[in-house]
Parts: sequence; structure tokens; C-alpha cells
Amino acid sequence: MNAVSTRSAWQGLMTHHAHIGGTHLRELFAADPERGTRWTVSAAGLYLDYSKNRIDGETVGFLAELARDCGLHERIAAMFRGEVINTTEQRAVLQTALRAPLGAPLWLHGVDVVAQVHAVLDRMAAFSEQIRAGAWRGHTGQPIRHVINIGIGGSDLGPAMAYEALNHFSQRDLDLKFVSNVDGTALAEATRGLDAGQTLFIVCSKSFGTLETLTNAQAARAWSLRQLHDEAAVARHFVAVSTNAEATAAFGIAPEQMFPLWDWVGGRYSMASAIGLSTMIAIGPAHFRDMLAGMRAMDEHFREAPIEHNMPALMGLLAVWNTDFLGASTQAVLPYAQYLSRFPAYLQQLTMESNGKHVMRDGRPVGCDTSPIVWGEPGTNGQHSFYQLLHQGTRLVPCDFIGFGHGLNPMGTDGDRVDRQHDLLMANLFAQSEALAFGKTASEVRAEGVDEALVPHRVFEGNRPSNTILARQLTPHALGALVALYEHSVFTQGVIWGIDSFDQWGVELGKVLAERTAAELADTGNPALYHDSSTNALIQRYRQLREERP
Ligand code: G6Q
Repeated sequence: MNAVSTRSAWQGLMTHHAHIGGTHLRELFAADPERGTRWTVSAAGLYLDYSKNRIDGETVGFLAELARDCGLHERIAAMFRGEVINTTEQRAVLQTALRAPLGAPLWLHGVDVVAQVHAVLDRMAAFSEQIRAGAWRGHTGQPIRHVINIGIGGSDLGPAMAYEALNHFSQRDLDLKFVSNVDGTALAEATRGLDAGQTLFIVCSKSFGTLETLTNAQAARAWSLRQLHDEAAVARHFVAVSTNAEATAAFGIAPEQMFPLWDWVGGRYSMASAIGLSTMIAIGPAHFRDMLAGMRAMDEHFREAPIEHNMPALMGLLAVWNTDFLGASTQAVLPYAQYLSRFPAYLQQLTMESNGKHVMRDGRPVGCDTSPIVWGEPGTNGQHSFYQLLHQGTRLVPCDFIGFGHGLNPMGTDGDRVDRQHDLLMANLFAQSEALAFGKTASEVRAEGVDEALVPHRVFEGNRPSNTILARQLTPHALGALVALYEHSVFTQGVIWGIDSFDQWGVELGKVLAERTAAELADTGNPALYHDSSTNALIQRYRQLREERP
């Protein structure tokens, strides 16, 4: 396949960039009074304003042409049809089937996967209801009060993010925790002071072969048995989510306590599958289905809408523009919602594991920069920390602002009707995107009577691009739409760059080396080491340190 930079639309964008590159957002807004409403799109209950990007009509035209040249429509159709678009792993990519309605069958190798999905959703719902109602009794006859999800990467980040994001809708007498790190501290702190008779572990591992997860699961099992003194207790206190029935059975989890998923669900795309069991236990089946409906609404929009009006496609194309033409290497995600505190971490995996790649699907070099480095924190906290660099640093950092029409915890003195504290939160969001775009010129600073020596320090050059996403309220539906929006934006970027967004070979080498080193550390005979001189010396130092008493 040809590298994207050889396409005529790419060449067109390069020439176009040479013209528009020096144009300030102040000029673009001055030239078009309608700009702030022109470059907007609504879908699935979300509103995206992308007018504060360094683009004009020609940019959007070239980007849409590029998407058509790269076969975005065809790739979308192939994904929804269940074609093997993850070619390096020979897998279909069907997270959209996880939120498809019953009665919209999708046949894969003679099986209706949508019917399969709904059968599992029903089992999850029945189990969640039992836990939520206190009807599921633990080994000592007590109801479950604590749920601990053990999983890592895609089997952790989505559910952990969703639990935080939808905490407002959660059943508060159930306490959920997430253990991912193989550092024993994670499990020790999660279980500290808990009654094992009231604690349920969900062992989430698509492969059921991930060392960190299995190690934590074994430690959790040992912790439970230290209190419950009976192997039979495992059946009441452990359930699994996996594709690997044999391995879960070997762990002692009966088939009826295993919730399946399928190889066509990628780890980082799995929060709508049984990997989301903890989410469903927290918020209940009805809210979980609302989340799926939000995802589905965005899926349908992505599948149907023309590129110029397609929210995820536009966001993906803007990310390509910012990365490859404006030279931005990072992307800040700034939710003005405390509940979305884990959203940037979730997006880090979604974006960087999907598109942090240097070769195309056919193995040839991509030939341009790929995934931006994603980072962020909820506003307004970030404003008192790293926003200095966003406004006056030497690097360009495109920002995604995310805000809502209503807060979920009104604090205003006027009662629920006017939430002054939420107004203040949103005022900050609007002020930040305005300041980033328009800045403050030296003459504006001087007009304020600022001492001449301080003028350079008080100037904001502006012209810093941002998107703003608004929704009515952070509901399960809105979260679902947001997640699907970013999933499909990432997909779009991958299509433009010609890469396989669904494999993750880059995490393999470290895993293999860790296993080899773990064997060396476990051997108390301190076997000879054959790494490089730095790694050898570090392992030696570690061996010494562990001999010393703390
Ligand atoms: C995600 C990756 C990866 C995966 C974890 C956990 O897309 O594949 O983050 O989710 O390595 O894998 P298991 O669920 O198999 O334990």
C-alpha cells in the first residue's frame, strides 16, 4: 500500500498548509462571523465545536478528500460487517456488535454474534441483580458488599473509568475497587479491613494468561481462604470474565460463573462486553443498557453520516491535521467533570496502544508521525498546574474540552434550578478555550498600563487549537456516546495512516523479557546474568537491596 503522504489530498494539504499556516485564529474568526456555529456537529446527544481549530473550508475539504482516498467509508463498512480488519492477528473487530440491538443479527462463521452478546448481557443482568439485591449469598451466608475487579490494561481501564464516571448512578451500599498492578500493595490496600465473606472478586482476563492478573487472582484466593478456611468458598466469591473456559475452570471457577467474551473484542474496546460486569453491578442493568444505547447512537452516526458531518471522522481527521501538518506531538484531554477523572488514562490506552505504530498494515513504514501522546486531568485542577505551558509554552498542544449543561451534584444557593458552582466550572472551560485561541496581544497588554519590562511575560500569542464537546449531563448514555466517539476517531486516524489499530505487538517484548528476568530473580542461587551491563548491574543491585533488612 502507498504511504498516505503520497496521496494527492495529502500533497494538497501541504500546499494549503503553506498558505493557511501563518493565519491566526483571530483572523479566521474575524473573516467569518458564522464560524463559531459553522464548524460544529451534533450526534448521539453530543455537540462538537471544532471552530477553534486552525482550519478553513479548504482544510476540511482536503481532509474529507483524504478520508475518501484512504477508503474510510469502505473500512467502516468492513468493520461493521465483521471482516478480518485486524490482519496481523487475523481477527474481526466487532465492538459495535456489543451494543447492537437484539434482532439485528450479524453472522460470523455461521453464528449470530448479536444473539450471543444478548444472551451474555442477560446472564450478566441476572447476576448483577442478585448481587445488588443482596440475594447472592457468600460462603458464610452474608450478602456481598465489596466487589474487587482484578484485571489489567483493557480488562481494567475501561471498567475503572466507567465506575468513576457513573458513580452518581451507582448503588452506594456496594463498594467497588479495581486491582491491576502486580505490586502487592494494590491488592493489600483494596482488601484491607474487608470481610472475605462479603467480598466478590471478578477476575477479568480475556486470555486468562496475563501474569499480573493471575498473580493477583491467586493472592486474592489465598486472602479469601485465610478467612473462610474452605476451598468450596471460591465458588461463591470468584467469578471470571474470559474467553478461556479451560483456564478459568483450572482456577476453580465453574462454567456457570464464567462470563464469556470473544476474540473479536479487543481488550481496549471491551468495556461494553462482560468485561463491564463491574460497571453493571455498580449502576444496574438498565443504566448499563443506556450506556450501550449511547454507544450505538454514535456507532450508527459514524456508519451513516457523510464525512463532512461525521463527528468521529472529523475529530480523527483534525488529529491527523494537528499531528502531521501543525507538528503537535501531544493532545490534552480536559474534562470539566470530576467524574471523568480517569477518562484521560482510559484514552491513553485507547489512542496510544491503537495508533502508536511506525509501520502500515503491510509492514512498510508509515512515513509520517502517528498517534499523539494523550494526557490530561479534569478542569479546573489542571488550570492551576500545567495550563501555563498550554498558554505560553513553546509547544503546540491541541486540547479537547469536555463539559456538561448540568452538574450531577447541584451546589447553588438557589436550589436545583440554578447551579452556581456548575456555572463557575463551565465559565472556566469557556474562558480557557477562548484564551487559548485568541490570546492577548502586546498592545492589549500595554493598554492595561503594564510595565514595559513585563509586557513579553504578559503576552499570550493564542492560535492554540481546541475542540469543545458538550452534552446535557454526564449520564450513562452520554458516557457511551463519548467512548464510541473516541473509539471511532482513533479508527479514522488509523485508516488515514494505513495502520492496524487493533493489534499491540509493542507490548510483547517487555512481557517476554520480564518473564525471563522473573525466573532469574526467583532463583535464590543467584544465577549468572547475560543481559547488557546496565541491566546486569541493576539486577545485582536489586539482589543486594533485598538482602538488606529494611
Ligand atoms: C488491550 C490489550 C491489553 C489487554 C491486557 C489484559 O487492547 O490487549 O491491554 O487488555 O494485556 O489482557 P487479558 O484481558 O487477556 O488479561
